Amino acid sequence: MLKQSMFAAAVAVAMTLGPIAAQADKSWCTDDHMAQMDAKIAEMTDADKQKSAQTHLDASKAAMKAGDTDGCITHMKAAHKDMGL
Ligand SMILES: [Cu+2]
Repeated sequence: MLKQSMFAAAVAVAMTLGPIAAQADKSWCTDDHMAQMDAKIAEMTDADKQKSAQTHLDASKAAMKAGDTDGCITHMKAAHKDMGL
């Protein structure tokens, strides 16, 4: 029974966290996330979307460095859209 309730709790947490693109928060504006995005963009096959995603990611990184979290999130959202996330 304990295992079942732990599983249910884990499922509830997974549902709360949701897919990466559903969150719009500061966790996007970290070096870790930027590295994930670099890897995602490298995997893209649509050259136009890849270029657009790269442009938004660069802008997002620049905003992050400038301490502009809102700008970082806005550009990240656009980059995610290009990635199909
Ligand atoms: Cu991202």
